Amino acid sequence: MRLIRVFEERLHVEFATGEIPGFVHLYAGEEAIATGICLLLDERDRITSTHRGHGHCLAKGCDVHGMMGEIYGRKNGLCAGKGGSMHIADLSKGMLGANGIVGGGPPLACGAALAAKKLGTGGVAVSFVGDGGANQGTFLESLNLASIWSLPCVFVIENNGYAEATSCKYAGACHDFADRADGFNMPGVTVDGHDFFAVYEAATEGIQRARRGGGPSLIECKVNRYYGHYEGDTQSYRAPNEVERIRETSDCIRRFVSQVISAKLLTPSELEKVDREVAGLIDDAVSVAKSAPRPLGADLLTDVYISY
Ligand SMILES: Cc1ncc(C[n+]2csc(CCOP(=O)(O)OP(=O)(O)O)c2C)c(N)n1
Ligand SMILES: [Mg+2]
Repeated sequence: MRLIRVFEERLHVEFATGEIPGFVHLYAGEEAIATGICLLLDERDRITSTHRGHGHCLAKGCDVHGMMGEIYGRKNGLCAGKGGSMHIADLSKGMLGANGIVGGGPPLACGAALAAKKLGTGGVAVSFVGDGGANQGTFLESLNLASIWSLPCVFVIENNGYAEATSCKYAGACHDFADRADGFNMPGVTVDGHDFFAVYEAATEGIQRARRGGGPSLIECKVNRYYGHYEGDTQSYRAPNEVERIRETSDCIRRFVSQVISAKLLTPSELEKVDREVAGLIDDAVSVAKSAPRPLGADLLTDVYISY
């Protein structure tokens, strides 16, 4: 969670310098979801992500330097600098891709889950989708397909209250998105997406069910994003002090720290060590990315087709 937070906070600063090309959508505030879920996954498992994908990539084990390089559009990036923030993918880590198409991930997750089922790998596919994405036909079709084929899939709705500037209270014809699971004959649960342990417990149940052949499930995580929809968003649709209040009362890292300290699971010095390591790693990733070469014109014609 700290790694994702610092990665995103640093990008917020660096993007403002104009050195990062394209669009960047930051995941800060939502870290407990990617972390609480991906901690339960291994090399058999696949995830699909969204346009707000950095947290999912990091939690599934993508290389920090490779991600930073990709976001800077440099050759050391995970996709050789040709994808950028919204197209980061690393098949070697089971990370099937961020996605510029809202609702683009769930059908891919069905495919990955079908492959796991047919090959008997024991793998599961987790599809992260936003509240806006959960209103897309692709999402609902995927729930249906996953259910009739009893696919090892977990659909995770990251309900951060907005799709761009549109409130989910306006755009979603339901109070809890998890209620939609009923219509597809699968379990659905709503959890506090700021609470690492609540996410972890819900995900444990869904992932175990999928692994033992029990079919798909749906987890809705209610959460907040700390920055705009994209870097540069003026956020005029948000209430004054909305984000400050959320940071004060619901921050997932602060909550995690107080939970693990009071339960004596970790010590303050162990947590400080994590913070120091993360700070050094991000500093290094940024400086390596800034000095890495950009792809050349000739690179445009490579990686277009792959051979099997
Ligand atoms: C099919 C499609 N429609 C519209 C867009 C434009 N768009 C990009 S992000 C976004 C909002 C997505 O909201 P949500 O799914 O809640 O994710 P969040 O940004 O809140 O994480 C929209 C409408 C798009 N990229 N793809
Ligand atoms: Mg949203």
